[in-house]
Amino acid sequence: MTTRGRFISLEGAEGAGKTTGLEYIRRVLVARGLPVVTTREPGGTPLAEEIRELLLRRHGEAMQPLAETLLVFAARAQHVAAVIEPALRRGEWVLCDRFTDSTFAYQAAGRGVDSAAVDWLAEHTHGHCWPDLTLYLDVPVHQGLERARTRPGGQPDRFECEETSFFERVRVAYQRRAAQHSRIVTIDASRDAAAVRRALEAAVERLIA
Ligand code: T5A
Repeated sequence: MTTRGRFISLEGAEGAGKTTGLEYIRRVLVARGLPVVTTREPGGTPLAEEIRELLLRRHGEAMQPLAETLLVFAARAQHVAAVIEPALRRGEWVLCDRFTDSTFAYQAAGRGVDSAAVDWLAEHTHGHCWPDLTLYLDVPVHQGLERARTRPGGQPDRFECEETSFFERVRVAYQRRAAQHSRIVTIDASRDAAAVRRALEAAVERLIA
């Protein structure tokens, strides 16, 4: 019987360095000869990527917080069933840029959606399929937004247009979740890229061991 794979997510606010960090971790796993699937949320399948586009695009009308939450979970239901669960069953390592911790941070804390509703949706969307390890990249809001702004290419998306107070609520929510869940390891992402890479690699080496 194939041993179930491992599931790692990267979390943090805008410009924290998740996408950069994911590539460092992928290289560590590949160098160990481990089979790796990299993916992201919202997205990760053609249908879920279409939902991502809906979520990130600025519309002529304000998106209701509950509508936003349901779209996030619609994408996640597709992604978990079509990509994450099959890869884990094949014994592969899944590296995912954001997962349900983002929904607690952005929709519950950021938008004010009832966290009990997010809990219920998480339970019915992916049950016990939670990451084995979540690397939370913690960075002061202004520093993350500055990095996101100076990232090559593109206009700010619908989330990046939010006020600083929104991202402060997101950050506090992440910090609280990290204090409550032992699977979440906080990385000080305000440091330079080399220091963050070493911290990420050390956390992943511990999981491999
Ligand atoms: N969302 C998502 C929800 O509201 N609910 C949900 O449930 C989910 C899953 C899209 C949006 O969706 C929302 C939240 C998001 O707003 P996204 O595209 O993953 O999600 O989000 P972003 O956070 O916007 O992605 P970014 O690309 O801005 O941030 P990253 O990936 O954290 O940062 P990264 O690696 O691209 O780095 C940004 C820049 O900083 C540099 C990089 O080179 C790059 O130029 N950088 C550093 N510079 C200095 N020092 C370091 N340590 C650095 N690390 C990276």
